[in-house]
Amino acid sequence: MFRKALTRQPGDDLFRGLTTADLGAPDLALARRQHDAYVAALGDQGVEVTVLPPLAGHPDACFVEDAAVIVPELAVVTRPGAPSRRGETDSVAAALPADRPCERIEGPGTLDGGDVLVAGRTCWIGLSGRTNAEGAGRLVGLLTPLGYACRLVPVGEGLHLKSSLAHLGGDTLLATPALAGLEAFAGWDVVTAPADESYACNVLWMGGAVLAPSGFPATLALLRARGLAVVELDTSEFRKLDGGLTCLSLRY
Ligand code: CIR
Repeated sequence: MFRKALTRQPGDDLFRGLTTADLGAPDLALARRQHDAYVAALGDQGVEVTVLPPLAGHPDACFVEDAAVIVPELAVVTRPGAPSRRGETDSVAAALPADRPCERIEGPGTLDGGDVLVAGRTCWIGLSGRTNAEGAGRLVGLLTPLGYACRLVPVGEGLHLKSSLAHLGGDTLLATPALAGLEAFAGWDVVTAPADESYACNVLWMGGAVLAPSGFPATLALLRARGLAVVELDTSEFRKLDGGLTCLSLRY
């Protein structure tokens, strides 16, 4: 379980962030309150949270998850698929834990942290509009020698793999119906969310409790039926930018 997390406050230019959602512009004051509540919820779970200040000129920089991948043995600074986000990585690299080696994804590879889910010694890497085969291959090359079994997953819908997939501890995953039956998840116990609640698949398992977006009662009921204590958080303003709970932190 992770004990520390890195986050970044939303900046004044949040409304300029990339989006495919048709949900209107984010309300900055509300986004800041939601971000504060997120940081507080992590703290309530015993996580030590570092909160970085906004990064001027980078409206998506609060989605700090995309700038790095961290496993106990290694940190990897990504090369985000969206060119407008590549300027975020140096600042995140400077804040990464210094107790492990650090590698980088190099061009022409691209990889967003939102496309990487690590559960135990298994790592799924989504091939998406943001993560290409070269970027995924570089991460496979870094993680395989460390003992991780890496599996590539085509991301058919949603921005990132983790828009549709989460780890719930042990051998349990939460996934959309589109992902649930894929060979990449064979042997795993996949809780399948209803198709109209796909956004709720982006949850953050805390080793007992799970942080989940509010407004998705069927999925939250599935989580509670698994004995998980659900902490609901409103992420409405980040959803307007295709973001969710995991996007807002890097955990280690
Ligand atoms: C983007 O399009 O890059 C941001 N507006 C949202 C990034 C969300 N990040 C994530 O799911 N890990």
